[in-house]
Parts: sequence; structure tokens; C-alpha cells
Amino acid sequence: MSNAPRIGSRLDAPKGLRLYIGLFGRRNAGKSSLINALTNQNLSIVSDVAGTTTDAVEKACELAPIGPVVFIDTAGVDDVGALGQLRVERTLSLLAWMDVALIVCDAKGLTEEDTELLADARSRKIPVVAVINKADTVEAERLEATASQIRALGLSPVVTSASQKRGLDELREAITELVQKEASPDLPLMGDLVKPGDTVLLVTPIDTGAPKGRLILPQVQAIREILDADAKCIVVRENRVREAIEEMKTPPAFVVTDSQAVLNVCEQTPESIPVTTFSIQMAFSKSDLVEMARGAAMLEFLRPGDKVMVCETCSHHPQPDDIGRKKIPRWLAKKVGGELDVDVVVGKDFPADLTPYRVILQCGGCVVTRRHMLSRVAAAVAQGVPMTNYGVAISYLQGVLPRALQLHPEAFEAYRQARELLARKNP
Ligand SMILES: Nc1nc2c(ncn2[C@@H]2O[C@H](COP(=O)(O)OP(=O)(O)OP(=O)(O)O)[C@@H](O)[C@H]2O)c(=O)[nH]1
Ligand code: SF4
Ligand SMILES: [Mg+2]
Repeated sequence: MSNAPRIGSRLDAPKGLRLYIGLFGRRNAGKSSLINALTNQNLSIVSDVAGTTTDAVEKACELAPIGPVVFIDTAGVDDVGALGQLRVERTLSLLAWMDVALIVCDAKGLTEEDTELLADARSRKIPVVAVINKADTVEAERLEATASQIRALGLSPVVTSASQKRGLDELREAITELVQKEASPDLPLMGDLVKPGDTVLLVTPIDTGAPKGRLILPQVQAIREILDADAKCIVVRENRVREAIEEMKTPPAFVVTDSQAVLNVCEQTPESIPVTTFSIQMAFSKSDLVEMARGAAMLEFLRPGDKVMVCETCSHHPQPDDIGRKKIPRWLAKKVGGELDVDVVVGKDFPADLTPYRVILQCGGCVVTRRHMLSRVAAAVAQGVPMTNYGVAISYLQGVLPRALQLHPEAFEAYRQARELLARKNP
């Protein structure tokens, strides 16, 4: 693996942070066969019955020379019937957040579905490799005609035969090249906030929700980044913030706290010391903090009964007083002066139609890729639905948003302008 390209820290990452490579195309094009051929394993069921793959299936594996990836095998985009239509919709929603989409076409020629799919992926700026499979079944002339149909759409096709294991190295190369060119690796959690010699104070409450015997990923990541920046790091629970600051000869450059303790931490920290939260830094690193701050402006203008979507990107076991399902809806209801109509959407699927919602509250998305989070932001922006994240929302609901965004003036400015606009529209 010494020659493997390194795409940020993603390749060392747990399953959720691996590169996602989706295979799309018509039924029987050979999508499942290609996954098996590329990985040299029988990961997917192959048959000559059109529509063999129904629900999208994830297969985590090693793909030389890239490293750990997750293949997503999908149902054909020409699936028929009412159920088939639902599968097609699901397949197309997956396309939005793929790190790489392999669009597999039959060498016999493109159909309207193929052309639409390729054009759709191109227009949504999804990194695409167009694959002409079953090259063994046609004459050279036919193959060239199919290739020129694809070139006409602005793509350079890769020609394969999954059954004869031909063209696989070229396909791997094309995937690698695309990944290097187009990957959107997470930004560092701390951005460029930490300077050599700084001291940063990290506040991590140890409550019933904290995992036994360890710290959670963003906390560990923050410590590592601070050490990498040749700075110092002090980690305390929320009851020791004032004491820790008073004992320091030089005040900390800034304080990073768990969102749920943000009010308490702001109260203990002198105004001259900026405070941010792990979730705000997560939004910066994995998503688009400016958009998340802009979206938070809507929270002030919600009315009882408004439809709100809470998105939890993984199906973790909910805590009795779960932050997304219980606490945020409760704090919002209190702020708004009545219950809201809250839909909780769990997992990687994201509804195609967001317009019923007045605002979307997105979790940190720690188990998905940045491209995935950015595809959600893009969908919300395109449909004009404000989107914010838990961290920004909590700081707003605790009344400390200006302070919590002090290290991110651009994000605060977006929030301020959006709020002004909404205030004019909702006098
Ligand atoms: N001759 C030839 N046959 C192939 C090739 N790739 C796949 N096939 C055959 O085509 C049929 C369909 O292959 P699958 O891999 O199941 O196709 P799929 O795109 O996953 O199909 P669905 O799951 O139904 O959408 C099987 O009979 C495969 O053996 C190829 O390169 N050449
Ligand atoms: S931030 Fe989102 S993805 Fe991460 S554990 Fe919480 S709900 Fe799951
Ligand atoms: Mg299949």
C-alpha cells in the first residue's frame, strides 16, 4: 500500500468516513458484477434477471490502490412498477452524496435513461466515471459508437468486461484520479485557530451520555490538532472552567466546549476570551458553517405548529433525554411558545422534497463524509429551506450565539444579515 494516494485522513478512518463509491445504471448493465470483479470477491448477487439488486446495499472493502472504501450497489434506474419507482427515487437520492459515482452503461449503446443519468450527475457536479461494460458482447464499431455517445456528454468512458475481468486496472486508475481531484476531505476541526505556543482550554462534561473510559472523537481530534500545532491544551470538566482560567498565567487563546455546557462556560469565561463549541467546529470542518449560521436565523421566526426536520445521520441508540429528539425540540418549543411539528429523519437518506419544512436541524454528521453533508446543504439551499446544525442551534437557544461565533465572523455576519431580512419579512 506504500503507493496508495492519501486523501486527507479519510483512508485511515472508520467505515463511515471511507470513500463512498456508488454504482448506478440500468438493470442488468453489470453493476453487481463490476463490484465483484473490482474487489475479487463475491460481494454482490449477480444474475441475468433484470432487477436482481433491489435495495441499495453497502459493501465495505479494500480497493487497491485506494484503500478502504464502501461500494454501494444500487437498483437499476429503469426499474418499473410502483415499487420500482420508489427504488429509482432512493437510488437517485444516493447519487447526491457519492464521492465517486460509476455510471455503468451497456456496450450496446446508451438509452434515454443512461443519458439522463449521466447528464444529471454532471449537472449536480457529482464526480462521475462513465463505464462501458460488457465490451465482450459487441463488435469494435458498436463499442466506438457507444463511447462517442458518452464523449458527447463531456465524459471519457472506461471500457470494461466484468465477466472477462478486462479494463479493471483502467477503472481503478480512473477512480483514483477522480478521488484525488475531487475529494472534499474534512477541514481540520480547529481550522487555523491554533497558533504555536497557544494554550487552548477544552471543556468536556462527563455525564451519563459520555462513553465509558474514553473521550469522544471530536474531543480526541481537538487534542491531537492542538498538539500538532505545537500548542498546549488543558482539558477540564465544566465545573472547573473559572478555576482553570484563574490559575493560568497567560489566558487561553480560546475555549472550546461541549455545546450543552455552552451557557455555563460562557458565564465562567471572561468576555475577552473567545468561546466556541465542538459542534460549531464540527460544522466548520464537515459542513458549511456559514450556511448553518444563516439557517439559524430562522429559529427566531418559528411559530407553534411549524414543521421542522431534525436529521440524525446515524441510528445511534437514543439517550433517554436525547439531544436531537428530546432536548432541542423541548428548548425550541419553549422559545417559540408552543409545540412544533417535528419530523426526525434518521440515517443517510435525505428527503427529496424539503419544502414542507420551515427549518432543518442537522446533527454533526460525524459518521458521514463532508461531501455527504455538503450535498444536504446544497439541497436545502437550492430549495430555499434554511438549514442549521445542532451546535449553532443550541448556542442560539442558550442565548450565546454572538459569543459562540466570535471566532467565525463570516458565519456571524451571515446569521445577522439573514435575521435582518427575516425581521423585515415577519414584522
Ligand atoms: N458478457 C458479459 N456479461 C456480463 C458482464 N457483466 C455482467 N454480465 C452479465 O449480465 C447479467 C447482469 O449482471 P449483474 O451484475 O447482475 O447486473 P446489475 O447491473 O447488477 O443488474 P441489476 O441488479 O438487475 O440491476 C449477469 O448475467 C452477468 O453475468 C460482462 O462484462 N460481459
Ligand atoms: S452527530 Fe449525528 S452522526 Fe454523529 S453520533 Fe450524533 S447523530 Fe450520529
Ligand atoms: Mg445488481
